[in-house]
Amino acid sequence: KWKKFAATEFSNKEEFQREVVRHVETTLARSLYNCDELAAYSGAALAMRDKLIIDWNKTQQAHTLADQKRVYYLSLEFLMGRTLDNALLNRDIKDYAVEGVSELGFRMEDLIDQEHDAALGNGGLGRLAACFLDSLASLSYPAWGYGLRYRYGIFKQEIIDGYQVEVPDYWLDFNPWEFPRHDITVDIMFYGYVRRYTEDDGSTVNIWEGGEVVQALAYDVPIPGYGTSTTNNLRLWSSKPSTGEFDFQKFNSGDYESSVRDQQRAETISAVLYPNDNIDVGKELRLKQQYFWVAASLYDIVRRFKKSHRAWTEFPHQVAIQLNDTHPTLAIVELMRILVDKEHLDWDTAWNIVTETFGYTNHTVLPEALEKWSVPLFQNLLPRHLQIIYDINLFFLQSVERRFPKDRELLSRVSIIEESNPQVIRMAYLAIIGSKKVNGVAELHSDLIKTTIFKDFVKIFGLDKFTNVTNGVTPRRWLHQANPQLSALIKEKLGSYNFLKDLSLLSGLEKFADDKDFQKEWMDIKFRNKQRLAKYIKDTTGISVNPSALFDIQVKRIHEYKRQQMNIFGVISRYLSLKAMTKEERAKQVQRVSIFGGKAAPGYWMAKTIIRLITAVSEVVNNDVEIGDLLKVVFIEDYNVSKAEFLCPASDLSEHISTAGTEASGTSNMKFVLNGGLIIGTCDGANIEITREIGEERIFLFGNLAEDVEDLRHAHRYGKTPMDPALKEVCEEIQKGTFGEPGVFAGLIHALTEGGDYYLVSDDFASYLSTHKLVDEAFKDTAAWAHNTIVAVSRMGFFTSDRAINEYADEIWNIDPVKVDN
Ligand code: 26W
Repeated sequence: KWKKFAATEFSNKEEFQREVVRHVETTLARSLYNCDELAAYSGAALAMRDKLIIDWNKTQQAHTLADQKRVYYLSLEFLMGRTLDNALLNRDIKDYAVEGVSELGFRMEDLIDQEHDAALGNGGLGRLAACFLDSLASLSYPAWGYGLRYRYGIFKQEIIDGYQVEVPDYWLDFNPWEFPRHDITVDIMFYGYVRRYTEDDGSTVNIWEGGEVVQALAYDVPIPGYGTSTTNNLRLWSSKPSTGEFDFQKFNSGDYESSVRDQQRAETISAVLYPNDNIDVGKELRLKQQYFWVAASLYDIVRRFKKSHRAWTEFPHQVAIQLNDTHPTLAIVELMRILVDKEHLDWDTAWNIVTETFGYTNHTVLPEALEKWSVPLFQNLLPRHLQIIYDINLFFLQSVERRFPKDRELLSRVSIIEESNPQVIRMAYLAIIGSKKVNGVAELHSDLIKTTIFKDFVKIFGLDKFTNVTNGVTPRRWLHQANPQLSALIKEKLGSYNFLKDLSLLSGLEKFADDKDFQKEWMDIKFRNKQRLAKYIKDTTGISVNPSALFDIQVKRIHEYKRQQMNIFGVISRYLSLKAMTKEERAKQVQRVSIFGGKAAPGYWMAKTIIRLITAVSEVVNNDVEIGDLLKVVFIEDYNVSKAEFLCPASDLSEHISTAGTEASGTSNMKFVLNGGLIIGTCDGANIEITREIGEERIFLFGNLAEDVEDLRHAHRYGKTPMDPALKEVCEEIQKGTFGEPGVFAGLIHALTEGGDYYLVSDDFASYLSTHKLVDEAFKDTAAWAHNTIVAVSRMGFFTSDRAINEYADEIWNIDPVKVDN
């Protein structure tokens, strides 16, 4: 009965069209005769949004009624990208929409292109959170994401004179996908002091008071699942001055400036995403962001739990909280504060609740990325939380001492407090101690954390606490949306789109791997995707590339451990070989386009130098008439989610070449293979599992193994490693000035020589180059290449984020789906 009154159930193009027109004319107050693409996009987005809201309300109602355990995914980053196309596809109404807007005189692709990416993340960790939200909704799990509503997402990258320049990403001009909840606010305190007093019954009470208060305001973003009505919630907090705090006294007495300053200070907390990936800078504002977000989220979670009037000990049966890396680790401390200081539970009861509630995912072993907070800084901002951390540490160390008496070394190694000057809090240790389960994100990575950085904790807690959940990607966005032609071809062969819900069904493709007609259709789609990329490159950079050439792509954050420098050195080496060849020899070579993309953290000088070398090499190589189409080098500006969507379908080869043992998992490796590309890569992260699934004859592996890295580094330190001769030639060419003023690149060369080549570029260079030769040979055999990419895709079922989420649900969260009626 209620359904009759519910707006927007589109069942045909006319209804969609009518809603678009209605929104353009009324919500946007524009005439249809004055409707540009942006207005048409807005109308379409608002029409889609109306539909999502209905499902979203239904979902929240169903979840409340079911009263089952929910999971809360706490992440400082959600790299969502665009929403409209994804929502249309997940709700299976894209066809109506395309027809509907076409009759209004628009092409849907152009409208979709009007949308600004929601880029509230840096790289892998943020995009993983977005894929997980899609899977949680698609599998009907009762789940919420919690994050920060940054006014500025990751900066936009411009390349000016070959250098990266950062431009602020103000993305909130028109964002139809969020809803401010003016009634949902939480006051959050910072600074202040702890007042301790004794109750009549002799117990001590700690009260944190006297600090400055900032208000958290909730913004909700609907997350539509695929092929289900379930529409989950992503709640993002925005900071503003607390109503009590905005100083009307000052304001009225004419001290307007300082009252506005207070307001701005409050708003600063959620103003900007920290643009660092895999490096900890320890800034106070970052700690403020973390506490602000964690405290608001926990307040919200606890409030929801309290509505059910259950005993506190039931909390872990109703609530699972997953910590996406250590950034939300303060949640452990904040929940202790709520239970002990506010709800007056005794310490042990509270601690049992806490350690049954949390799970911690580690995403990196790089020492410079492990979060540590200076004790003095922390004490000033969160005095009560520091006391609680000291108590957690004390009880923990006492229990370790009981089990391992007289091992003072062990105690100092596992202490949450590192005895440096100043002392620092090791957030990863706190996260481990306060969680029920700790997981890494690929098999090798999960093994490494158990044997290296967290070894002592395995000894203390036992192996069962440590587990692996290999990452995955959502096939909705990364196959169906990014590569609609390939998705349609697969559907034609398999008979339905069921593979988008159960990716293991891709195995049904394998029997077509040698079918010549199928191979042709398969490779034609790849060619069209490459043509589209070639056009984009031409339009944005002016560089002409031949779509028949081998497209070799490396797109990811620029970092020394990911070794884009090795890639560009390899390109230089190829260039030098081509130059040395006769015309006849050259004519036999495989044409190549080397494509790079990725942002460098603004303060990461070496990463910026790598970008400069890539652009310098591209200027020389692309303008060398002797070389022509044999080699082109392209740097794609401002790599982001929506660019990844057209890059992944257009690769023949993609590069995942981190120093073994450094890339926790990688997820773009999965996206590229899923779209019919092959990989050149090291034995690192998820490359290893991809190899196991697709077969080692379908992946170009090279380089040293993780277990040998330490010895190799040691050898470098003691000067026992002569530089690889091909690499030496490359360095000499750079130093000769072939790619411009060599002084610019001195840092890169220094890192290989006096710097000790920490990332082992020289050690892996020969096998990298010879493996590229194998790629060239393989690419010449088109039928075999087609066969291998089809087989690879058919075996990629494991790498769906649905599988990953089901593993978390079963082994860590202990939650079940909730059915939401249509
Ligand atoms: C404190 C600064 C900081 C910021 C971000 C430290 C660490 C991070 C992230 C954990 C870095 C990150 O994104 N890690 C990536 O996580 C992906 C998802 O699990 C993995 O696929 C990547 O291999 C890993 O580098």
